[in-house]
Amino acid sequence: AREIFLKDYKMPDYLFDTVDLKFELGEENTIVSSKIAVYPRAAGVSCPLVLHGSELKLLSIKIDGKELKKEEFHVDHRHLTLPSPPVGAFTLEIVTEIYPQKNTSLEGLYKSSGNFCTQCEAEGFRKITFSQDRPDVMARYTCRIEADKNLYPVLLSNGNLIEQGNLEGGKHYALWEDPFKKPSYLFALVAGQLECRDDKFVTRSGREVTLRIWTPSEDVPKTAHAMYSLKAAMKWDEEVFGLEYDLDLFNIVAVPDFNMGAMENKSLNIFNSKLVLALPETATDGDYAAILGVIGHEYFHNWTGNRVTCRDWFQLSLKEGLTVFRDQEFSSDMGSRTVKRIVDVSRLRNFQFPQDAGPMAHPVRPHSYIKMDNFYTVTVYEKGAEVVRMYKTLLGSSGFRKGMDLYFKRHDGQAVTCEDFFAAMRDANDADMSNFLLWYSQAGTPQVKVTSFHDPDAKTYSLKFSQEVPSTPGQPVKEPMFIPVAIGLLDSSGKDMPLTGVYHDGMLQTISLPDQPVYTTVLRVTKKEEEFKFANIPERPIPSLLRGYSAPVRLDSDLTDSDLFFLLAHDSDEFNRWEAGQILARKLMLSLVDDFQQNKSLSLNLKFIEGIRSILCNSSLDKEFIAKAITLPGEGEIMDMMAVADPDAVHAVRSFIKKQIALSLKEDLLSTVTNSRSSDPYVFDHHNMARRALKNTSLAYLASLDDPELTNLALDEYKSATNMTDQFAALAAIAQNPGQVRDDVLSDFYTKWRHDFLVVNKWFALQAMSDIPGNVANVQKLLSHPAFDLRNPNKVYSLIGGFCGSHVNFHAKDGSGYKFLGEVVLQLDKINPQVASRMVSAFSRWRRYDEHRQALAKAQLEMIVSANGLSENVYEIASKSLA
Ligand code: HT7
Ligand code: ZN
Repeated sequence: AREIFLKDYKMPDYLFDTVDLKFELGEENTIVSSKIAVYPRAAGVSCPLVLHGSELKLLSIKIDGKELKKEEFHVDHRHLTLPSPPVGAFTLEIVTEIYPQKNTSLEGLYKSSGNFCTQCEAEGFRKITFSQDRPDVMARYTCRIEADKNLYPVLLSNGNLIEQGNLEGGKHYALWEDPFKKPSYLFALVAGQLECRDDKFVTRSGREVTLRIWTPSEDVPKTAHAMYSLKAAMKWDEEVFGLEYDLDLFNIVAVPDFNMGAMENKSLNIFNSKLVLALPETATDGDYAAILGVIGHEYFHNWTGNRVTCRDWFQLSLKEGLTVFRDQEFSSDMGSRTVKRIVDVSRLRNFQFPQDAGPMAHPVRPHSYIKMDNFYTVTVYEKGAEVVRMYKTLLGSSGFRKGMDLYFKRHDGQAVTCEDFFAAMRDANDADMSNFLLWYSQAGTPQVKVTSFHDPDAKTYSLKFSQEVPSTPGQPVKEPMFIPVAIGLLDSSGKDMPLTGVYHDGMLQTISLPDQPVYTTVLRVTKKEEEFKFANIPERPIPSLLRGYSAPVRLDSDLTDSDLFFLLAHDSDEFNRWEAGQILARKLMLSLVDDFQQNKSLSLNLKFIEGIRSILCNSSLDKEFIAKAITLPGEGEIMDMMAVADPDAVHAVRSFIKKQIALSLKEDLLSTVTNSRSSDPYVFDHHNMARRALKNTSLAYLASLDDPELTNLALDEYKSATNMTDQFAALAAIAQNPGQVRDDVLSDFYTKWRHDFLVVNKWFALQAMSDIPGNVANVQKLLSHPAFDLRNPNKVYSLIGGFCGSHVNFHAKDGSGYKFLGEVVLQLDKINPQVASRMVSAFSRWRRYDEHRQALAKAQLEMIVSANGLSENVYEIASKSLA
């Protein structure tokens, strides 16, 4: 397999002015005709023109209207090469034949539930026609679609519809023109039997935009929340970033077969149905929140990704990190900022930290790849978003906005790099950002240590920082990073102390003046070891470190348990209140894991239980915050902190603590459940989501006790639920414990919802993720359930992905989980390499386990790597995992 390197980037020799496409969509094949206006980047250049193309049948090729002879071009399975094209501008016309009906990779042009649709990012356009399929070649596109009018009444592409009409033989056509230059990865086409929800949005400059969400007719009623989300996102982008939509039409299409969540094609976003369709009876609060976030995300790409795009795929985080940051901020503004931050940081810790510490660790801007699809990762997306967040932390809200404005002013219509973004931020603020760019090039999660010292005589409080970036594949030695550490200091009553000044590098830097007190300041930690000494601190403070999680690092401090309990009770930074509880829980869990491994009996610190009780019963706290604060860190997070991950011990300890909490706080939990019920119709707002979250978290604790009375309570909740959030939470609570009640209620749920494939996917996932002993056999059985289909990614993610998320069962000591996954990966790879490669990633952390498990997982990886006809996608992940 060929590896592609960032250092080898070369500008294209030829550029495209316009690309005119014609699709003749048929039942056997599709004929794609393209007419490209080509010109050399530098006048007078004469060199070969190499076009990308994959799985295409070339029917004809012309230059300036003249058919080329066989010896005038060369085609192999990746490229079409014209060794000596004319000097100067010329027109290239190519006709190809493709077979969308046979395309199970869901990349390029394919069929989903009888409708045609496309997915071109990253390199799928080359499966449609020959092209320079790279983001720095931007052109103006037109697209004419011809198809049977009965079978495909709706014909959509990017931009504006400029012509449509009937053709002979029951066919019709539509001609679309996109006035904006775009790279090929943003091209899209949809044709099929679809209906839409129609709405309007008037931009702040008065442009009336038609909004349409397309689905099969029976699903149109399920698109109200998606439309609400779209309009909210359009308004938010105007208010927060001054960014307006730039066309008169914005289409969204929902398709059931889609490899990822959604795609931001210019003015024709294509979505996985899961992220569009929602009714209170069928979708949970989590689904509603995900729809809001992803509709926002794809819409925000119109500026961060489409108007300003990436020069090459190594720069992916330029658009993805930035757009994730924007969608996170949007969701924060629409709900609870603290809870959103908790959710995002937990995701980073549970998924990105392990990636950064494993064989697939790569910088936010990777240095190389075999298949770009493998680099749509939590590092590029979530760590990338943290990098953008750090600009904002360092420059402040208005400085960040100035940087964004300059970025658009400089680069609208261009394909640029992460340095260009950095330069806009720096220049707009005249800022010293020293070695900040290392965040793009150095992989690994920095480990930061802090020690503190209070000097009562000098009234100073010193914080000493040291940092270490662990070595990662290909990067044995690291330099110190630029880490913004937001800090507050609490006095003995729990109030924030005013911060007046700090000594650093022998100089006193003023933080605030007495009439304008400042309670949080951002320290710029840039060296391997560094000291900051706060002035005018008369008593020993309790430091609130890394407020709001101001940098994506692992922080280790000398805070004692009693400091942490104090912060949990008093910190004005709500995120850090939650964090203090999590640090306590992590410490507790790790020490109980030790006890478990030494066969000692487990017992729980009463102070911890009391801490949880005081949060649970604190009526002044936000209920969703309480739900988060009483939830223990995930098993993955704890295993990530161990020298040798022990899934059985971690699972036993987490279950033990959960039950102890449930036993000790039974009455409080019961009254929380009772007091949080509501007979009002479902509303998606913070108040009601928070209420449901706390009720359902409490119910899960209670049901963990496997006490018939409490199981009955959960059963009542299940039966009386009027929305999916409550119904599914009750089902999950019951399903924690194996037995007849579990089996009955699971089967009742399936019977109720068998007609709704998105709900059935939840049912698959719940069973797949289950920690009940020996679950691999159940999952194996579900593979042949009539509702399961390996060709549908959502079903695979629910069943196979869900199973890999159960640490105890996937890592079962007998290797049954590994064997199951190994076999499925090979089957899947023949159907859809992108999905197969996502699944094989579950093996990548095999070295973290004991020798016995290592041998079993390694054997599966070796079996996969040596399989005949393996895709490059799976090969890259499996071989790098073994390296
Ligand atoms: N930009 C989109 C990426 C995407 C994608 C990448 C590889 C293979 C399939 C894909 N579908 C969508 C999604 C996003 O907005 O981040
Ligand atoms: Zn994106």
